[in-house]
Formats: sequence, structure tokens, C-alpha cells
Amino acid sequence: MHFDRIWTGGRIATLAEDGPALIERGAVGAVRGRIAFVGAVDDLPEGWTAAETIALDGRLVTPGLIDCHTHLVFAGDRADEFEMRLRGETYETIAAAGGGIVSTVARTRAADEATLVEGALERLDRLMAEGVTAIEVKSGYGLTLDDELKMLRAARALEVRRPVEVVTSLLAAHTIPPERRDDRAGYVAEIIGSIIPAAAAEGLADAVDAFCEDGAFTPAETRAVFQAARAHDLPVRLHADQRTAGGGAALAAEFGALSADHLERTDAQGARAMAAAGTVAVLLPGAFYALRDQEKPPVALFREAGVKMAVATDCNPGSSPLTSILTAMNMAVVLFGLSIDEALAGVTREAARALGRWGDMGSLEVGKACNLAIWDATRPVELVYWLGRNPLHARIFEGEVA
Ligand code: DI6
Ligand code: FE
Repeated sequence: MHFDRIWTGGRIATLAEDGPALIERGAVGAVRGRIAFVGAVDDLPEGWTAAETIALDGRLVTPGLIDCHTHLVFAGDRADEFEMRLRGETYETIAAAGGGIVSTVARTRAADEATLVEGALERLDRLMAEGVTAIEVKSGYGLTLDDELKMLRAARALEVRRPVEVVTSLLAAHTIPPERRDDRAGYVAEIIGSIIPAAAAEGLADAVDAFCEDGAFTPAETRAVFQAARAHDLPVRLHADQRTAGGGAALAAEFGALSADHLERTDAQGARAMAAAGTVAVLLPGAFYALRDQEKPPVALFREAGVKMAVATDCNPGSSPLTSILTAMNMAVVLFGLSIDEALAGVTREAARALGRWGDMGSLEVGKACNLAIWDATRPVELVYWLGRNPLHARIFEGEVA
């Protein structure tokens, strides 16, 4: 066997389903950007050769991390609203007074695609510096056909500019645009009749997302958007049960959603429906933290029902100004009670599943993309233990040091 590159002598956390927790004195070999070998050095095939051999010196190797829920593309910031919340106003009162999502919409509409790309790259670089090799990016700050497509093109441009995999979600159903406030039905009809078809035709959306919430979209409106997604063969995901319990988790499950996200107010029935549908729970502790939420997602119910749990940053300028996946992992264990193993699986295996990309990434298994995070650490707990410390040693994307 001849490898383009092989890493030897590390502690390998494969994150394979039912795999060993750690392979001691392990190796990962790459051929044309894919994993061609993973296992103990002693189990390498006789007579192997490699163009390049890299010594791991006992370091921990994990799959490249996956941030499966971000709003990375936007213009401006909402630092003023952060200060208002510190003075006691709530996310909802600020939104009702014309702030919130729509203030980012105004700035995003005014920005051209190149400006959006530059802004997002600055945030992407911070995520990549912590070993992220794949991210999901949503639209949702355009809310017109042209502005939503502009956002999705900016998201796609990121993977041209950086060695990273980008998965996009069309979130035209994020909020009712201010100029359509008296015409909700008209805006929903536009999403269904114009924005989803155009995004699908141009191959700009890998999935369709919606914000099902008091003050955003009703379950009936969400259902109509999901039916349109289905008609265009696009999978769905949903911002569900974040601020109010609206049956969002069950609705997501009904449509076989890849994921339901937030879920602070999901009940047992919702958890069971998600388990039956294979819908992944994406936990977003950054939003919980920044909004000083008191209600935690029902992690015990998810475990009991057998719902897979992912963890992501929800990076956005309003409810989760967070560009650190390691911090999201720390918050998931400290605030939500996930175990270290669950937090690591949440940004690798389960995040891949939430993106519908488990066949290609999220674990170290032969045939998958050779995306690795190599850490100056020997145990997964060391990734999560410190806040603000980044133990990344090297990041490998498709078999290349990147
Ligand atoms: N839930 C969130 O946490 C973000 N969007 C959503 O539907 C918030 C986006 C923002 O406040 O700009
Ligand atoms: Fe979000």
C-alpha cells in the first residue's frame, strides 16, 4: 500500500459508530485526500510506503470538527443590542421595537456579495483555527429573492477561498421582512413560489431551514415552506422550541428533518418523534448563554429516547456572538450536562449526521474525506477543559496540511 501521506504514533479518536474510544499508537493514511488506513501502527499492511510520513508524537487526533449551525454571513453587528440586553431588555422587546434580526437584514441587504464574503472569512478563520473543517451556513438576513441568493453565493464562495467544506441552508423563513409585515401570506407564498425554486435551480441550497417561533413563523407557515422544500427534493432542518414551546420538534420530525435546533422547550413527545424520525438534536449553548435563558434543552429526554445530539456555535450577531467551537463544547458540558464524549461526538459524528453528510465525514474511517484535527493534547477532555485555550496543533483538509 502506498500513501500520499501518513500520520503515525498518535492516539486516534475515530468517532466511528461502535468503534474503540481511542486507538493507541495509531496511524491515519491518506490517498488522494481520502482515508485509506486507520488503525494501530502495528496493523499497517506489510511493506507500506508513503510519500510523506509525519510523526504524531503521541498527540490526540480527531476528525476535523464540524460546526453544523451557523449564520456566518451577515453585515454589521448588534453590539448596541447586547448593551440593551445587559440593561434588562429582552431579545423579544428589542425585536418588537424594530431591532433584532431585521436590523441585520437592513445592513445585509445594503452590502454586496464581496463585502459579505470578507466579513464571513474573518469569522471562518477563527473557527478553522480551532480545527473546524466543515461548516453549515444559513441565509436569512436577505429576505428578498435577490438578497437570499446573494447570501447563499457568499456562503458558497467561502469554500473557494478557504480549505473548508461548506453546507448551505436557505433560511428565507427567518422572519417576516419589515416591508411585508401586513402581508405575511404574500411573503410565505414568495418563499414557496419563487425563493425556494430559484435557490434549488441554481444549486445554492443544500437544505431548507425555518424559524418556527412566536414572532417568526407559525407551524402552518413552516409546514407550507417544508412542503415546497420537499417538492424540490431539498431536506429540511428547523429552529424549533427555542423561545416558546410550539411543537417545533414534532413538526420537524414529521418532515423527516435532518435536524431540529435549539430545543430548549421541547417535550417528551417531541423527543420521541425526533428519535423515530432520526432527526438530530442540534444544541446551541451559545444562544442559551447570551440570552441568559433559564430553560435547558431536555438532554435526559434525548438520551432516553435515543435522539442523537450535535453541538454548534449558532454564530450570529444577535443571539449567539460566538466564533469558538471549543467554547460551544465547553458550554455544552458545563451548562447542558453533556459528557465529554457526547460533546466531541456532537461536533464530529452527530454534526455530520445533522448535515446529511455522515457518509463522507464526521469519523475517521476508510473511504471518508481525510479531514483531521491534530491536538497538543492526549485526551478529549483537554479540548473542553480550558475556556479560551486552543490546543490545535495542525489541521488537515482532504489529506493536506491546511
Ligand atoms: N434563532 C437564532 O438563534 C438566530 N436565528 C434564529 O432563528 C438569531 C439570529 C439573530 O438574532 O440575528
Ligand atoms: Fe440559528
